[in-house]
Amino acid sequence: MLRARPCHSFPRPKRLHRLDDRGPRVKLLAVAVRSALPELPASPTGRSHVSTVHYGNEILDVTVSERFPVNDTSAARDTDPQPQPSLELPRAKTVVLVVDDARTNRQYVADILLARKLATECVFAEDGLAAFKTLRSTAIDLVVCDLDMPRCDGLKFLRLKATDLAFESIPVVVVTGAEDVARKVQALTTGASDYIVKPFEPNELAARIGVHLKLRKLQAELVSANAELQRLTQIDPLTEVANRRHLADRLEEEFLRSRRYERPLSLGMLDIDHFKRLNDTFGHPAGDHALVHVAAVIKQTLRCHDFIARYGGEEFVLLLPETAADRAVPACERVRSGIERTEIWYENRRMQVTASIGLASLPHQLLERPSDLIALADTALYDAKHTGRNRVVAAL
Ligand code: GH3
Ligand code: MG
Repeated sequence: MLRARPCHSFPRPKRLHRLDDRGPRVKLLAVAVRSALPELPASPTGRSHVSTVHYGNEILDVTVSERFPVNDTSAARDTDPQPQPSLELPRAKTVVLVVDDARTNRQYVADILLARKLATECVFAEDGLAAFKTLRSTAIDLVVCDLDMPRCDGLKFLRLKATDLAFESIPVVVVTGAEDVARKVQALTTGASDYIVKPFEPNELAARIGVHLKLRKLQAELVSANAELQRLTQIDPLTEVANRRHLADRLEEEFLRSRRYERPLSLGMLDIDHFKRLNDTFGHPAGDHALVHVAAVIKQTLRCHDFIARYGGEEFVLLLPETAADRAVPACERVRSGIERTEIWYENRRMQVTASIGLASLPHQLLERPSDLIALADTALYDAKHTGRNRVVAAL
């Protein structure tokens, strides 16, 4: 794999052999990389190189590395005969960024991690700035970072990393020759997750890194479980549109935004006609089935930034941001006719449903609270029901 990043803004090429195809500035980069490659120091295994290349006025950060197959233990320099800890990988692909100004040190750490299958891939950087750039361009699971490096040291890297919340959960294990306690404390308080002093036991480094990868995995699982819980508290389990609680939050937001920025907002209150009769005729499960279909028709008919919620029973709310009454009426009309045209089948029996929609819109002088918008739409819905059903009525 080749990574070549110019300090200026032309596109970052992914593969060396394709560089020439991408215009004059990239051709310049291709020439620079090619001319620089022979000067790059070869790794002991001949598998990776890291360098910053000056080419005319251009400064290129060039990282060349090969992906090591996980089962290729010949790549490992660590010949320690001690049993190697077996630690679970946090996900199918685990990418560790190794930051050190000494190429042999970088390779040594990479070999330890790859041989123990703690990493599936190691990428390299020779100082803190290059490491920070790599964080921005590559999905990194963990960073192993030297402290003393020219240009941009490990502490500066930790400070740079702390400027972007997106990198907050990426653990940094500092590996350094510096033994004094003050520096350890400084590294840890600047954001390092752990600190290990050279020379270290390969198994100790591996064990510590394994712990941090496991913690990261648990943290990721927790975040995704929380997100799922949050999602479940917001949706209606039958129709999978938003529930009433979610509607309350969203309506409040949209209402305030509409008032503050004087933007239009429409709310449609939709109620299925004679739904009790449908339940009585076909049974409650058939009624549930019809509700799911009606929700699907509404979702398909409205725009993706419109918001649909089940208000209760056979009532749905359609919230149309940035939509005044003159455009909301035809949108609701499309929903109404879509429902009317939909054939719903349940256990080989065909059901037909219609719906009535009451519409209220902002700006409106009398509407001061979100609940006023709902109440006005409800009044319009009442009119729709009492003037024959299967229609859209807009409140004045
Ligand atoms: P209208 O045209 O005036 O709206 O008449 P309607 O029959 O639709 O209204 P009504 O309020 O009389 O009846 C609503 C019915 O909706 C009664 C209730 O059992 C049914 N219902 C409410 N929630 C559900 C549900 O989740 N599933 C099913 N199958 N039925 C439901
Ligand atoms: Mg009804």
